[in-house]
Amino acid sequence: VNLDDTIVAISSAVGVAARMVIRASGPDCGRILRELCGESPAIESTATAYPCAIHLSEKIEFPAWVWRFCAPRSYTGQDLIELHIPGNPLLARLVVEKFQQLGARSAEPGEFTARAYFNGKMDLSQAEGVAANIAAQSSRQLNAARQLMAGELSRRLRPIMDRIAETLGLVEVGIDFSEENIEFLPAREAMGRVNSIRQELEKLISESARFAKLSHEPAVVLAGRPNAGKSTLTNALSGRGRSIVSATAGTTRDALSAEIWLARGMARVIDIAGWEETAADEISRQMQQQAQRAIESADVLVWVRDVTDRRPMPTLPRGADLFVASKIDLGKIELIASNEIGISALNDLNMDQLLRELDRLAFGSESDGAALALSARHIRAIEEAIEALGEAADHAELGTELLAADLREALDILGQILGVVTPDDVLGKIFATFCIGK
Ligand SMILES: Nc1nc2c(ncn2[C@@H]2O[C@H](COP(=O)(O)OP(=O)(O)OP(=O)(O)O)[C@@H](O)[C@H]2O)c(=O)[nH]1
Ligand SMILES: [Mg+2]
Repeated sequence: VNLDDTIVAISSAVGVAARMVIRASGPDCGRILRELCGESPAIESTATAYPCAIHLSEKIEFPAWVWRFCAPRSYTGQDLIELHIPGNPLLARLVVEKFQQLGARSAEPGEFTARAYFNGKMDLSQAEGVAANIAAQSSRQLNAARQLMAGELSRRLRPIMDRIAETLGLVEVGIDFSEENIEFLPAREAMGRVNSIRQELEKLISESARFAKLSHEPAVVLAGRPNAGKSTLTNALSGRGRSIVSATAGTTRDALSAEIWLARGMARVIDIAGWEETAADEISRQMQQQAQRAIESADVLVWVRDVTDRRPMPTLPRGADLFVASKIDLGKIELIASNEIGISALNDLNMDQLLRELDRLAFGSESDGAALALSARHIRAIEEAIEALGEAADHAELGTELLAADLREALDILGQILGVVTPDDVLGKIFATFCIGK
C-alpha cells in the first residue's frame, strides 16, 4: 500500500443531491488547494472551513466550501481537504479530474480509512466499525458498529493480551535462567493462568452478539395448524395481500416471505404450510419438510393457534418464541392462554402489542443491544487463540519452549484482530468492503 501519494474521491452518495463532497488526502493537498482556489491563510490553519471559488477552466467557475484539516489532526492523519460543491455529478467528476491533473490519484475503496489505520488513528476493529456503520440497516447494527468504532473490542481484548504477554514474559525469563534451576513460573501455575485466560476469551465470545446475525434481516416464521390464520396474519403484518387466504385448510403450500418494518428495523415474515402430524401424500410430505426447515432456521418462531382450536400443541422441531391466539374477534377471549397474545388480524385487534413483541424478539431487548458484536473474522481469531491456549495448557508440563511458542501464537492471533500484526491479504479484504471515498 502506498501511503505517500495524494488520493482523491467523490465521498458523497451516487446520484443527485443538494451538495456533493470531494475528499482528498495526502501531502499535495495544500498545493492542489492553492492551484484550485488561490492562496488563503486558511490553507495553513489546522482545522478550518471557508468559502472559495473554484476555477476549473476559463469557462467553469463555481462556489464551494473548503474543509481543511492539516496533518496529523485529520481523519486519515494526513493533510486532508473536503470540497463541498453544488450537487452536480458532472461537476464533481470534473473536479476529481482536475485533482488528477494536479497530481492526485483516484482512491481505492476504503483507502481513506486504510490510511487512518496505518497512521495509527484507529485499530483494525475500529476500521471495521466504520464499514459496518456505513452498511448498517437497523438501529441494532448501528449500535454494534458504533461500539466497534469506539474501540470497544480493543478495550476488552487488550487486558487479555496483556495477561498472555505477562505469562509469556515469565516463561521466557524461566527459559533464560533454566541453567540456574530457578523456577519463575511453576508448571502448575502456568497452566492455571493459561486456563483462566482461555475462559475469559470463551466468555468474550459467549457474551457477544454476532455481526452476521445482525446483518441479515431476522426471519419471523409463522407456524400453526392449517387454517390457523397464518396467511391472514402475514398479509396484515406486511400490509400486502401476497399470501392466499381461504377457509379451506391447507391453502398455503410453498413458504412465502414478505418484508415487515418493525420499530428497530426490517424483518421478514415467513408464512409456511400448516403443520400436520401425518403427511397424506408426497406433496404434503415435501410441504412439511419445507415447513420444518423454515422452523429450524427461524430467528423468531411464532406458533399461531385459532383461539377456538382446543387441540394440544404438537411437538415442533424447536420451541416457539411467541404464542399467538388468532381470530379473537370470534369472541372466545376466555380461551386465550396466559402465555399467549390474543389478536385478530382481520379486525386489527392487539396488532400493536404483537408488533412490539416481534420487535423485541427479532432485535433483542434494549440491553442486548449493548452487547458487543463480533464479525466472523473476530470469532475465528478468538477461537484459534483459544485453541492455541489449549495446547499451551497441554504443553505446560512438557517444556517451557513449547509453552512459550503456544503463548506467542495466541498473542499473534489476537493481535491480528486489532491489526497489530495482520497479513496484507486480510487488510486488503477488509478495506475492499468499503465504498470509495471512505
Ligand atoms: N374471524 C376471523 N377469521 C379469520 C381471521 N384470520 C383468518 N381468518 C379466517 O381463517 C381462515 C384461514 O385463514 P388463513 O389465513 O388462510 O389460514 P392459514 O393458517 O394460512 O391456513 P393454511 O394456509 O391452510 O394453513 C380464512 O377463512 C380466514 O378468513 C381473523 O382474525 N378473524
Ligand atoms: Mg396459509
